Amino acid sequence: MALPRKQLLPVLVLVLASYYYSARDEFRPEMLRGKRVIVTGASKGIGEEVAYHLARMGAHMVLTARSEGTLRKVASRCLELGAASAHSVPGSMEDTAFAENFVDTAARLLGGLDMLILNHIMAMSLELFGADVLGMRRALEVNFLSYVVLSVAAQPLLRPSNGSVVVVSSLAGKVPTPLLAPYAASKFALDGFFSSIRLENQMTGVNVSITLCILGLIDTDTAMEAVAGIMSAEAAPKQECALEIIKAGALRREEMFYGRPGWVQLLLLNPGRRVLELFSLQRYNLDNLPRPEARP
Ligand code: NAP
Ligand code: 4JX
Repeated sequence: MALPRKQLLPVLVLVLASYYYSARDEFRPEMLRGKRVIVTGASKGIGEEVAYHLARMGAHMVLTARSEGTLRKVASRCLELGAASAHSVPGSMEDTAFAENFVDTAARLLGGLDMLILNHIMAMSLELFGADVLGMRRALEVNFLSYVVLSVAAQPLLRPSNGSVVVVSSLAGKVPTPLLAPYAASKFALDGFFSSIRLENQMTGVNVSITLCILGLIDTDTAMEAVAGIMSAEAAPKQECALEIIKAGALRREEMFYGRPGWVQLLLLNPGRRVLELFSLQRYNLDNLPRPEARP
């Protein structure tokens, strides 16, 4: 018997959800042993916790953020925890030249690259958007453009290792969010760019995975200070969040959600977008495309 139209959507959601949860590979911490990993925004918060998990798993790592002293302390803690190696390279992602050179420096220290974890953001406060166009530009440069620069610079290293790019984003990069317009714009931009590049990789046989991490509110000091007295939402723990980010990257997932409440994940499945992506892929012919510009 044919299904009434009204029931088609919930059925489609259930089918996609069961596909999403079934037949999943299992994560093993050994997957990261000896892997060469870059973590940005590693001096505090989620990035710091990502670094400690990677250290316990025995990865080689290069950490970056602006605060030189704090970053050095995080790197030495990583060595105590069992990192195969841990270097800190301080600098600001507002500076495009730093972002480009940083990847080369890191690759020299690591002898290659398996995973690029893009996590840094500029400090943001919750406020109504007035006319701060400069602030918007800075948010886009630090939270979005530097991610593009870093991932472009890492391509020649990630392609030979069949490596992974892990992009730390937010629920505010999937769902419009008041009081965070510049932040939300930069996080939506990450989805637009990296999800398009993932499709290009599929079309051209490039085996570099891209994982977009969609996080709800997480209990980092920065976040708790920013929301205090303005917004109430349950915050999820940063340590578990960091582990889920690494797992999703190692398992080469396209997207992951971590946050409270957990069922938000179901609402983010967005089957319409997936179906439209599949349809649109049938319509391209790559034979007549000009070759992409190489990096100077
Ligand atoms: P955080 O604690 O504020 O840490 C941000 C990191 O970025 C720090 O290491 C900071 O170090 C670095 N950073 C700031 N400005 C920089 C710049 N100009 N250049 C280079 N590095 C810079 O942030 P978090 O809460 O852990 O957030 C980490 C990621 O999770 C972000 O991508 C964020 O969007 C995402 N996320 C967080 C939450 C949450 O509730 N916490 C929710 C959803 C998504 P320095 O100051 O030393 O440079
Ligand atoms: C308030 C709120 C509520 C986010 C994801 C999010 C970021 C923003 C705003 C965090 C780090 C910060 C300061 C919910 N979500 C969020 N925020 N879900 O990404 N917030 C704060 C907190 C930039 O720097 C549900």
